[in-house]
Amino acid sequence: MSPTPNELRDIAKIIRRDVLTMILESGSGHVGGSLSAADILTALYWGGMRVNPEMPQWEDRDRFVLSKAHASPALYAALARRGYFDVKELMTFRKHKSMLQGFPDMQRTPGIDASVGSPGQGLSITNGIAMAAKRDEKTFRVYCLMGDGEAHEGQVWEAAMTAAHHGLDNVCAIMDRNMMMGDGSTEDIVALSPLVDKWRTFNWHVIEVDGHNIDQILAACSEAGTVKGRPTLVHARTVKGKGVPFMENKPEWHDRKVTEELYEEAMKALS
Ligand SMILES: Cc1ncc(C[n+]2csc(CCOP(=O)(O)OP(=O)(O)O)c2C)c(N)n1
Repeated sequence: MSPTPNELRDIAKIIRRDVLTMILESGSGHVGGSLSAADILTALYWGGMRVNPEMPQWEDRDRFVLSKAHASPALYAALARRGYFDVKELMTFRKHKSMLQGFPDMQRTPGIDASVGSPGQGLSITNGIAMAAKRDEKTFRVYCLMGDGEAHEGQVWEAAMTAAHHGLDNVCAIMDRNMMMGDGSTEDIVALSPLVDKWRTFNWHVIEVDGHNIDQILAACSEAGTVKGRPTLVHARTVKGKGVPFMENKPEWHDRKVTEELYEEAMKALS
């Protein structure tokens, strides 16, 4: 049975709490971008994607590429809570020999479909998987979560052209549009706006959603599945650090150690 909207909201909150606990325990990690992506990951793993945690290598599963790879804490928490591995593993995040390294590794971790790290590469990987699916006449879809700061990389736009050129309608990319990166506002660093128009001009089908509204994200995934001949970009407006008021829209929380005191304050906000 599909989770109710309230249950989905609770799952996203648990993922946010896990992210903070993992980063407290490891002493480092990307907080802000993980919190901004928690609702998107909840929508994907609890309804948007066709997956089976008991069979992480199932040939017909939808694939997921975390192009904004630094948000690995949120992805690991989602995978653990969805049942890919024991939740206790989360406490080994970033530790020596852990399967949960700072950046996802498909050779180590059940549920990870692509090894990623450097910003800007995920959409190209997504295209490759999607092209192989078409060649093999497979019906699975390929989802890719990107950061907006990542769109400063030229490779993103090469991949955008490639996906449209090959009519990769099995690609659904989601852009976590929190307007923020580690050094400040995306618009101050290199302006991206009007970003939606750019994707449309690149011949993508574009859907705009509130990236913290799980129903809207699920509806966008369904709509993307009906589009023929073109890839889809879900432009998800989000808040970096979402859920913890003192972290929201604060670039300094891109990648920062969480102290015991601030951890307690953050957990109160997420109770
Ligand atoms: C090739 C390369 N370019 C840039 C960086 C530094 N860097 C890491 S993540 C990132 C972008 C973060 O912004 P965004 O993609 O918007 O992530 P989010 O705000 O969602 O966390 C940058 C510039 C890097 N590590 N490697």
